[in-house]
Amino acid sequence: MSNKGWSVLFGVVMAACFIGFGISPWMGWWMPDGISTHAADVDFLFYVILYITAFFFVLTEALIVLFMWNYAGTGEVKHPVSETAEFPGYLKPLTGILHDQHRIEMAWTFIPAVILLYIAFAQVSAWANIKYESRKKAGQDASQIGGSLQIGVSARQFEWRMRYPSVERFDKWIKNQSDPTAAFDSFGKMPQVDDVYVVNELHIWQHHQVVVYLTTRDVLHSFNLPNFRVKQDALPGKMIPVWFRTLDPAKQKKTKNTKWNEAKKRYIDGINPETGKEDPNYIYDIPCAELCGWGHYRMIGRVYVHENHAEFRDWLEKAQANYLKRTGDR
Ligand SMILES: [Cu+2]
Repeated sequence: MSNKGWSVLFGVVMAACFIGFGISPWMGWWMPDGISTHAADVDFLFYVILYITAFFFVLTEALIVLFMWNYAGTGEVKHPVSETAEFPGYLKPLTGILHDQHRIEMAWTFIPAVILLYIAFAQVSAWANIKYESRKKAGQDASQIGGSLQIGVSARQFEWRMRYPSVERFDKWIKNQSDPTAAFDSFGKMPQVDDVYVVNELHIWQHHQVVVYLTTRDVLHSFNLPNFRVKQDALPGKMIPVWFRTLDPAKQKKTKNTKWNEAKKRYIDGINPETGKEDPNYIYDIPCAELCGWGHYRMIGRVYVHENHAEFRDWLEKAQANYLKRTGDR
């Protein structure tokens, strides 16, 4: 390959990467639709950072390819040395800046500093809403149930183990709305004798605050809900609260994704609420986002979003019966 050929190859590869990037939203290679109240903030920051980095990526790669083409060795001169301060034609308008090295160094220090400062300040409130416990709200769905739904999630190689309240405890919570935290105040943090354990299925209901108390029984894992724009490492010896809620179904797209399947005798997920049919856009995965061992690739759960707390309770009743069948009556 001639020396100029290399610059063409580099240019083509870069262009192909860029085109691949550009078409990925239509190929299903992009982030899934955000369905939680965190999504707007997170997506805004993601796109701001993406556009800034894309701009500079294209700029620098284009210059590299251009310089490779322009200064490709010809084989005639063994040690090409620039002996003049001549700039090539297309850089003539910039000679003023380029000639004075001090000014160009100021520019490439100052511009990135401004961009980094902007990103640093722009992310403050999104981070606070997702991570500061003071921002953890008690969630209201349309039924005005006071407290958040609390779920204990413990990770281990290689599954997510979800701990739910018993039906009796859940009913007490629903009835005792004047004091919503009383029955459930310590639930998330403290296992109870009547808890119901379910593996890899996180059941919640629409537009109601969920607080997951995340622990791990062995190594580091990372609890990742791509559709909810939530990601939190599980650290050995620590219990970390993670909260989120789906968008208001009245104002936003419907987020419910489960229904009872009579043939399978279980709630199935991945159901488009508009059509009632299976739709991959309504599968809400819970992948582990921290390489945690040989079975990391298969450590994946699903989020089931129910219509309301009544449907959630119906599922819980069935899950509890199943759990007791497997573990024996208490
Ligand atoms: Cu893991």
